[in-house]
Amino acid sequence: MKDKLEALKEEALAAVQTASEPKQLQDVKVKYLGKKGPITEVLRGMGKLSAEERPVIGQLANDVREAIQSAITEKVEALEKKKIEERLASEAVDVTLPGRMVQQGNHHPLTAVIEEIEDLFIGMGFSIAEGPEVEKDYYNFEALNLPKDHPARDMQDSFYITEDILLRTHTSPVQARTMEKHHGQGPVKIICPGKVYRRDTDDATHSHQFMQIEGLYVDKNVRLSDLKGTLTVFAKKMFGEDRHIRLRPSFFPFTEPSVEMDISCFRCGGEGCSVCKGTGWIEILGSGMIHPNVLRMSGFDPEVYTGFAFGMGPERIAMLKYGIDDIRHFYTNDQRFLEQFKRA
Ligand code: 2NL
Repeated sequence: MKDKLEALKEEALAAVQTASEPKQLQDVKVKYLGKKGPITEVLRGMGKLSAEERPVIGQLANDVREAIQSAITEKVEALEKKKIEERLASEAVDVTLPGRMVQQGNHHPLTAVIEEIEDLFIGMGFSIAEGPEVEKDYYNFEALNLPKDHPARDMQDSFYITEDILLRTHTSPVQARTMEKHHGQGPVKIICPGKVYRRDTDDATHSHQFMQIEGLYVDKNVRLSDLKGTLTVFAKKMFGEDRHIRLRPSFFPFTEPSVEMDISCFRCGGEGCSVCKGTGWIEILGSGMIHPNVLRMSGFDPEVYTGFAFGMGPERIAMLKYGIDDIRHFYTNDQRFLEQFKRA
């Protein structure tokens, strides 16, 4: 009897040892410890044993049962632990791996310069106004004091769509339309950025399509000194606080008097170099006091209201600022060109 129990124990422990699934352990438990199992059978047959044998065999049977039970419990725990470890290993993430590089885009240099100019004027109380690129001859020329026989109205110089509709040649028509909407009541203080079109042959400094930013301030008592002060602040913020400015008399059909504004060269400081072509000065914009005819046609009484206006080419400003030698770089979008203008 004793040998039989020892043999059962060895057999059961070996079965526990080789089991690799919880199901197999369950089978071992049923087979050796179940109601119909050999140990239960031994315990049931105890009655037939002698009084000396009974406690010895009883004790042994219990010990064997406990040994098998604890071997099963241990093995179940070991299998569960192994399963968790395998899962942890297979789902492991290497947090030390370098990440994938994300390509960062930039503002187009022309967009960056336009937004910089817009922000400077917004800071001085101007609003942004926009209008159509396909424009009436009336707003593009007539309302700006450019009479029918003016050379700027030559069919050769503009993209006409019909006799009286064309692609705007400047953003001034936006200003004329905005003034008209104010029905003779000031102030009007706007800047107008936008695309304009001229019938030109493209080269390093000309394009048939380019950007313009015009600005205008109409109110009672606006003087040439207001123009000078406003545009000086702009020039210094844009090109450096130590710039000097110079106004030269000029002519535009829509302003009287008209002036062009130069800044002292930011490269040589006025000595003369290749950027300023030896003059020490760089032209950055055209401006003037709004012609009384223009005010009148847009609904303002020139006896009550005055105003100044200005216009500049952001491509030219960006070319000066960044030393770009060909206007066509702005439109061809060569990655090697664009990549040089990283976000600040
Ligand atoms: C330049 C010069 C200029 C204006 C634009 C303007 C508009 C209205 C009335 C009066 Cl509605 N003037 N615009 C005035 C002076 C100069 O542009 O060199 N542009 C690139």
